Amino acid sequence: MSKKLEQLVTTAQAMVAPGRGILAIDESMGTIKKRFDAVGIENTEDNRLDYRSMMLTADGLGEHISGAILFDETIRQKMPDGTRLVDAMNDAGILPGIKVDKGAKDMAGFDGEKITEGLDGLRERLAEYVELGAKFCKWRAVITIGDDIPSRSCIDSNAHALARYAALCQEAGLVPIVEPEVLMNGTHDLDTSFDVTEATLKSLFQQLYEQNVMLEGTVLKASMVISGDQADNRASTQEVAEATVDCLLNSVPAAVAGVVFLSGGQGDVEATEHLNAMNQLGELPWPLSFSYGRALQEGCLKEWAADPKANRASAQKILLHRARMNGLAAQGEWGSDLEG
Ligand code: 5MM
Repeated sequence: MSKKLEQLVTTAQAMVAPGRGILAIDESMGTIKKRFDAVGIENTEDNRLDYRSMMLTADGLGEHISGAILFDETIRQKMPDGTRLVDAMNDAGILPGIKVDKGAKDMAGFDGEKITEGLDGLRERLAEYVELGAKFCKWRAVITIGDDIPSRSCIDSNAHALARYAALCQEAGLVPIVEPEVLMNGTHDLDTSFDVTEATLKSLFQQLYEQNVMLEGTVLKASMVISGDQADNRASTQEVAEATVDCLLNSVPAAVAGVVFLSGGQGDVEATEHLNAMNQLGELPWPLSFSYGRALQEGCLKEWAADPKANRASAQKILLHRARMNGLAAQGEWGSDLEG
């Protein structure tokens, strides 16, 4: 194996090391505005820096957080004392990652479906991110469940784009996180979520194979197999855990370095509980960990927003707690009594 491929494998394994997971703080401008609006914070560059640097400099975060996914603005930012955020992350043992997709856009000819854009000029952008210190990347595809959707075209087009992105990342020496998110919004049941997730993952791994992507140097960011958020009789924790693991075993090759989950709108403790239940099911071919956005940030954001200066330390404490809870869940060692 070449030095470059070896390095990819080493990085991918570090991202999913036992008891560690990934902090997703790569909200695009529209998404961070929504999050800030909800807690009464103005969406300015200074506030985004203050909030995100507060999280990344929480003392001891690296114990349970192996890496953080940044937005383009964040990877270039410096803190008021002149330290680059990326340098602070390296000092804390947190790998810098970067979101490189340009967002999910309406898919022409397919009402209600999305296709993720961002391949044009990607090789050049990746070269710059390497210079800026990135070690891994993320690209998110969005698959919506509804009447007569998703279509085969939507699933396959997104899988194709994910695979082309992943090949370019590995060429640049960056580990690709491939994230085909099956949205949990809707009234669908667990079986529908299972079928759509299975079809999406099978298409993704077929495309990754066709584009010569090395799976040992790839991390899958998956959505859990879960009832729609508006469904009647939503499936239990155990049912979600079993269905998700069955679905992954059916569709994800053992060579993949690891699987990390997105939270997708689940409550913070709910996301921890699901991950823990999966890791209690026994030996699996890959580590199962977390790459939550909302489920890691929710409490921390609320606390910080109430008084960004005075609550900095208490907000960090909330984030550290959630990171630790999820680190335990990634090993099947979490219990509700630890929530406090
Ligand atoms: C943090 O949010 C990420 C960026 O979203 P947008 O491009 O829509 O602004 C998102 O991709 C996130 O990494 C994943 O969805 C996981 O976050 P959740 O909140 O679902 O755990």
